[in-house]
Amino acid sequence: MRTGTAELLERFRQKDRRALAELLTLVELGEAPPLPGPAGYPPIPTRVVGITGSGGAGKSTLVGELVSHLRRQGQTVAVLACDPQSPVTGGALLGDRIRVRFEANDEGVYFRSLSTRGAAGGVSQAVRPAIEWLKAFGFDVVLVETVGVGQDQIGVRDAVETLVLLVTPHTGDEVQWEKAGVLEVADIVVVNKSDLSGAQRVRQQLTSALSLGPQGAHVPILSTTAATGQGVKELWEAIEQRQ
Ligand SMILES: Nc1nc2c(ncn2[C@@H]2O[C@H](COP(=O)(O)OP(=O)(O)O)[C@@H](O)[C@H]2O)c(=O)[nH]1
Ligand SMILES: [Mg+2]
Repeated sequence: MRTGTAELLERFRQKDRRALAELLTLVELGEAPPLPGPAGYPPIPTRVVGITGSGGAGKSTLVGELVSHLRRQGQTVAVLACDPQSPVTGGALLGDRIRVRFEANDEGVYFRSLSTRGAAGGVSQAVRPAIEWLKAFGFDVVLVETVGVGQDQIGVRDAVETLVLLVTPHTGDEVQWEKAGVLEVADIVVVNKSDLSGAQRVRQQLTSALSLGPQGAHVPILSTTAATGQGVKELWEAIEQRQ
């Protein structure tokens, strides 16, 4: 154990967020100490949910709405942003054009971008241990935003309990889901931007594409308008029902 590690772990045990941040940085560098055993930790069953989809699908916006929904329920939430386009800075989750703001002093929410800098294997290596540390810290829910489950992010599928795939009415998306094979690994599919035209058409395409997949018609297809929060409550209910 390097000098200071015992003290760092003790601070982590005392729920010091700076200790959590330091440990997650060590995870990124591939230098984190082994996770302490469950002794001393209350057995909090953490829900771990992945939100995936192409850039601009509305993942960050939806994550922000889910956080608001969960906070209203009194649940504590950690967000792990594995999307380099959605860095978290100073209590804000930066989307492509949007900026989801959170109460900077709300102790019930924790945001963290996972960067691949320096780590062998990139996000796919770091995401699982990062989630384990967030679980050990005691969050009720961990939301993982990721740009995809292919290539660099292959580890995400196994690291989360429920994977939500976000698609939009924009043309061209259909091709992407098939190419990436994401439809096959999604537990719940969400048509976001339901306020835009073409949402119904995408739902139909999804229904037929999913009926051919391994989970058949068992994959729920929901609709959201993340920009207004519409459908977010129903999405969380569907996630809870699965788990
Ligand atoms: N019309 C519409 N725009 C949305 C909706 N949700 C997100 N957006 C917009 O889509 C853009 C990309 O959103 P963002 O959350 O950054 O997507 P991400 O790249 O998947 O994280 C932003 O300009 C959002 O305001 C929605 O439900 N309807
Ligand atoms: Mg984003």
